[in-house]
Amino acid sequence: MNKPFFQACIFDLDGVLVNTAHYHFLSWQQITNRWKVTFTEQDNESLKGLSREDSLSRLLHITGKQLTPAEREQTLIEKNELFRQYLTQMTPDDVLPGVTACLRFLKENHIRLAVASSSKNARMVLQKTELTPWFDVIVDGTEIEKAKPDPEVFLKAAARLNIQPHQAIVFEDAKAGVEAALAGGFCCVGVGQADILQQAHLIIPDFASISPSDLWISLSGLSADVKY
Ligand code: B16
Ligand code: MG
Repeated sequence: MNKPFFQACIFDLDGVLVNTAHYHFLSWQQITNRWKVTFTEQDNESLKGLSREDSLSRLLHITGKQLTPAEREQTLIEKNELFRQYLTQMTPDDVLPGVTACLRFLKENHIRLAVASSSKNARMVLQKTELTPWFDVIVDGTEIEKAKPDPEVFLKAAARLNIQPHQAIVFEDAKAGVEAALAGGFCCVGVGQADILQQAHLIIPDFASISPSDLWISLSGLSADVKY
């Protein structure tokens, strides 16, 4: 195997490695149902990758709902309680199809692995799904001041891996996450819908749609195309 231009892969968590993005949506939807306003999975796309606080601001903007500061605080607590109820039921079966094979392939090819998530619950998700041992570095929402689309979480992961951004590839499912990766000077693979992730350097629907060796070939070809 040729030596690739990248030394590390940095993975977003929710929606890339595990399907928690759907649990975030279901938790917010229980709240909007109580408000008697409509909030669809399509609306939820613009919340993905944002911090809990920024997600609520976005949700209020979308739905036109108004809350007092105290109601806002209470809503954030409630949303997290709802989300954590979903997390208690998580098992290794919640790892998205094709993910483990991809991580194994990258490790076997001496690529270092990191998680960079906006979620303050990221370590619990990694533990419940038994993904923790795969990663050399984990940066979560408790360790950053500025959430995506700010690049802080990815830059912190690169610093802990002791590499420069151009030596890593970021995998992201959210528009805000792709923007964060690009702002940080990373090469970015979008995982999901092409119309939402069009700014990424490469887009794959999910890890089940591409074999690890084909993904490796696509990743290795990226360096020439990438404009930092
Ligand atoms: P929490 P990621 C993000 O995780 C989610 O995409 C986003 O929907 C959520 O609001 C955010 O984490 C905060 O999560 O409420 O658990 O702190 O995609 O960056 O792994
Ligand atoms: Mg995500």
